[in-house]
Amino acid sequence: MKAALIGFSQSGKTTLASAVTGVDPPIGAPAVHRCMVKVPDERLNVLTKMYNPKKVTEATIEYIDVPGFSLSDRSGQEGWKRNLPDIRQAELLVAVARAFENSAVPAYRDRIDPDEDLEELRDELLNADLESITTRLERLEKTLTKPTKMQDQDKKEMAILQRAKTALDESTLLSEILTSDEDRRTVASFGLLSLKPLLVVHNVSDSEASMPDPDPPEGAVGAIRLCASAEQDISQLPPEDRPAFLADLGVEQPARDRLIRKCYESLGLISFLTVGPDEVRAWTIPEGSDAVEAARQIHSDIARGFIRAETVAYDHLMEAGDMKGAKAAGNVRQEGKTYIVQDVDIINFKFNV
Ligand SMILES: Nc1nc2c(ncn2[C@@H]2O[C@H](COP(=O)(O)OP(=O)(O)OP(=O)(O)O)[C@@H](O)[C@H]2O)c(=O)[nH]1
Ligand SMILES: [Mg+2]
Repeated sequence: MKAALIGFSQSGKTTLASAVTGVDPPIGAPAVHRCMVKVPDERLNVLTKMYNPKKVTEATIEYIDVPGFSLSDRSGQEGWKRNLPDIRQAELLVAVARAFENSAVPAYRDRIDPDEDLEELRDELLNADLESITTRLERLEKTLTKPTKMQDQDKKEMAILQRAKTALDESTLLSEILTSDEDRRTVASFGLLSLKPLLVVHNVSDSEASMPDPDPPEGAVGAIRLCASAEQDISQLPPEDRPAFLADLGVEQPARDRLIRKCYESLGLISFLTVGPDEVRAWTIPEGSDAVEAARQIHSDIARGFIRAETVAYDHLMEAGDMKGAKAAGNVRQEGKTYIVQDVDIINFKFNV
């Protein structure tokens, strides 16, 4: 999964990326910077002890740290446009808004007002989409003057895009109006920004880190409060020292765990597990996926030749102590193609190609 960290200049995006990955921020002029983080999953540690596999593979999230921009000058506007292709690749947008006081770091538009910043950012997402759609509409209008094989398809697309343009003109996010499968398929290749789920981060001073998460602004799927610089300092400590400093900050879980969980929730993702002497592994799928879709995540051959999914809930395996015991207790189920995979499932796919 890819998530883009976006926001105005100096809101703490790079600091947050460093806090989440534990890697020092890059030195030098701000540039798009990608970092991978393993999704923490205690179940994998336990299963590794049980199976002693050659390899353990965690689920991962790729954070695309995008340099901030200022809309108050030309070069800032150009910088934002230049980085749009990177942002379009992400499945989730994480908007980092400055809510911390720090006299050494100039604030965007001389204000510390995350709500205003987020509103301005939202308008900019809508503007970028309006530009993409207008360009595409102009091209379609030209092609539709001559009869082509694609004409029916083009007319359908035009109707969807006109509906999208009207919504954008009225400041409505595309996620609210392009809801059908056909709508989404038609615009899938455009990387429209206001169609992506938006998660909001209020980057606050350390003294405010323990306050409850803010309400998400309209159209956002979630909001989280954290102090990126304190969390970055803590992430660089030896693991055994971290809990005490987190407690001082007044938070139970590090930003890494909280942000990753929110990213999963925002996209409606879950993970199922596979186990064996070769590999213990977590796989990420959308919630509500059936067994064949889960199998496809591993390999298209497994989906094609699907016979059944031997499934055991993680807790049942723990109760029994091993797979043999879980089978004896009748807790290893044979599930078919339409079984909806659950977050707790450990699956062994039987297939034939
Ligand atoms: N006091 C305080 N300072 C912070 C916090 N987060 C970031 N900073 C400081 O703000 C400055 C900018 O942080 P960055 O993480 O580089 O911000 P950015 O959003 O990546 O900046 P650009 O990429 O240039 O837009 C740095 O000096 C940070 O140390 C915070 O939570 N509290
Ligand atoms: Mg940065």
